Amino acid sequence: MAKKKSKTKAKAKSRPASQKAAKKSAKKPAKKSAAKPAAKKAVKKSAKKPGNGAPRPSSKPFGQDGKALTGVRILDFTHVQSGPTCTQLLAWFGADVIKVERPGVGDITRGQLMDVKGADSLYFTMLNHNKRSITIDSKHPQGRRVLDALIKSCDVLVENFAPGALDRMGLTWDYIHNLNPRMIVASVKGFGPGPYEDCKVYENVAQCAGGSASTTGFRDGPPLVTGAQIGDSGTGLHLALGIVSALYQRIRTGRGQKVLCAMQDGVLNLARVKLRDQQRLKHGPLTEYSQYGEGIPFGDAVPRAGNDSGGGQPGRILKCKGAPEDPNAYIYFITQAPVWGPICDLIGEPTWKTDPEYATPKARLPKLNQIFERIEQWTMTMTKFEVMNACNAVDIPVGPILSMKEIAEETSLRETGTVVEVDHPVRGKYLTVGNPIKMSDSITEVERSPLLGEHTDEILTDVLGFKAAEVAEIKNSGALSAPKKEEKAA
Ligand code: CAO
Repeated sequence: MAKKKSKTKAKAKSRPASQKAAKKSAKKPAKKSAAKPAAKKAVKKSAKKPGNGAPRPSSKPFGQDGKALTGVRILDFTHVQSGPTCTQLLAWFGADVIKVERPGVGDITRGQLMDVKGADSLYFTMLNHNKRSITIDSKHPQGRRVLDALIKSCDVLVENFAPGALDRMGLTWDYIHNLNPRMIVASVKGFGPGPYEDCKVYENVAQCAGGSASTTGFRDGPPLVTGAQIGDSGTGLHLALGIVSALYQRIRTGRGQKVLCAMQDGVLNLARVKLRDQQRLKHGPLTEYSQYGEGIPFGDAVPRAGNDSGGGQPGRILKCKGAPEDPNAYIYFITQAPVWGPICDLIGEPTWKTDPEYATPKARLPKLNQIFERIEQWTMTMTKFEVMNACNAVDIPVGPILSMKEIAEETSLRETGTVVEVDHPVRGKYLTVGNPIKMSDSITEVERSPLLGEHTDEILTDVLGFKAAEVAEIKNSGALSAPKKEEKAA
């Protein structure tokens, strides 16, 4: 598949677009009116324009004037999940993402959890859409030659190697910044600076170190990790925000910067409400936690709260018709104070609306187990979808427990592009999660992930401008291909 043809036409060995702009403006003769202080002029100029000095609105229809990150080129040195999540998002926003992979091997996930013989795994394909792949041995001198050219022609380098690995390749911040002062260098690491900064980290390590596991699960059971990949994909999301912010700042400063997201920090950010509760503990028990109503004392750290809601409104997962034989015939039910009246009517306990034993949230706290048992008697008479319909009709928020099978088959998610069917030349059709961020003027088209090294030639020639003889020299050096078997053995 010829991908990103228009982008690859960009003149090779060119300076990053931004550097060119800086040079251009440096050449401009000073205007006569230079006597006026620049800041004053800028204020006056932007004050005239609506939109804080933004350019004149495009006259093209929405969705037809490029994408949010059109023109941004990413040197994607990421692997496994956290980094690829980030660069996939950037690609969906229109950036030209060039994924550098180790010759012969590639991103390790290509071969992990394989389901179709000989095809890149779903683990890989679902995290690397809309990217181009080039294979480079970054430790080979000719490989470094190609990498240096890429550094000069990209805007952002994204990596999630083990701590120190980029430096060991010789790609220190100083080195990169000397080659391209506008380069943003964005990294995922397991931990930030401190005692654990040199540790390698995977998803569940981060969930544990970021405070999620100690606060997930039931009080009388062990800590639990969640199915949502808050350590990997969560940190990738954080990093993407850091990168676009750095790109925005670069418009003003003209220089790149380092962007670091530690997985521990990313998880903690998502577990923020539990650090809130840790501090509330000093002032008394956490009354919205079930254990308060059950008369169980609190310790000195936030306990696991089962399925209690984190927002101060009592909530539980309740059985619906079909449970427990159907493992997902459940619904999340919240006894929100403002809808207590409709809840009482629905479950057939209208007197609870005025009975002082039940009428106020405070009175209900010690009886939550009994109250939820009563609500469950009602939810068990219906399917989770019937409960959802009945509750939403009177504005009671509830959450049916959807299986991945149900989500995969949900037509509305297909219609919004949140679940997308993609065709792949080796594995055939598969489902993926599309861009969860919808923008009206930057529409995402999900393209299949690249085969290993699929775009090596077009990147060398079209992006980097190497001549045929240079390409041959680089290729013959072995810097872009897997070592031959006998070399490996030697
Ligand atoms: N050419 C030559 N060498 C390459 C290369 C290339 N194109 N790409 C990678 N390598 C080398 C690295 O330079 C490194 O070599 P050194 O150890 O000699 O410096 C080596 O491959 C291994 O890289 P790594 O240490 O990053 O990989 P790993 O499998 O040992 O560890 C991981 C994986 C994820 C634990 C580690 O990268 C890490 O902690 N990353 C940061 C946190 C993170 O993102 N974790 C989440 C991953 S998703 O679950």
